Amino acid sequence: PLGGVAFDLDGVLTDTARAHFRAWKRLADSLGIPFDEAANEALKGVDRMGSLALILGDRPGFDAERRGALAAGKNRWYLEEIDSFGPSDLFPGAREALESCRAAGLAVTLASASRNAPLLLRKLGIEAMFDIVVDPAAVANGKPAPDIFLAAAAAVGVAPPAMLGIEDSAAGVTAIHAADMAALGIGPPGSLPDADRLIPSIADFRLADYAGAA
Ligand code: G16
Ligand code: MG
Repeated sequence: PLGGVAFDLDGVLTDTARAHFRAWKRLADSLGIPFDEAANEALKGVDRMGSLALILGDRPGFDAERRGALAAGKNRWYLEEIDSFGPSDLFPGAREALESCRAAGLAVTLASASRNAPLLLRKLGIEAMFDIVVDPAAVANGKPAPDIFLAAAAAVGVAPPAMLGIEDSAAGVTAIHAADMAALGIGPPGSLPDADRLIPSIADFRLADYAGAA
């Protein structure tokens, strides 16, 4: 039976995927590097420095110091993007999905790669709904490695096969499966082909659809 759920944040509970894209686009434009929504797909769920590395590719002239400055600049733009976020920026159905899991007695965890996740949870007014929020800085390897999902399961004492991971990114679905969890994908039809099941948005989440759910 299901014992817990590991939610991704960006793109699952709120539309920060858009805010991240706009901040990365601003950075890429400032460097004259082509970047569009298709290229952005590969960045979803990937941590800040990993995303920057994907944008820069093998272009020369970007040492660690310059990369640090670029990543800090991107984060300032990102913080501007989410400055006005509040509870109304939760996706429709996000709060209900969290509430249904809590009401069923499941462990509710957050497995977001974002170092801004605690700030965002406060702005969205949902920080009290999680049993634990994994600190992405405390895990060795980012998505697509399983570390953050394994850390979520360990923190609540639930065996990974009894966990359901919910993700909007390909890197995240790979991470969930590498952790030996079932993966629920959020995205349009045809996206995330590796997910065990795909729904268009968190508003379509029905806990009863998942094997052994309470
Ligand atoms: C999110 C986004 C990624 C972003 C990463 C790091 O992960 O999907 O695009 O690069 O966080 O964010 P930050 O720069 O705020 O630390 P997730 O796992 O919530 O989808
Ligand atoms: Mg995401």
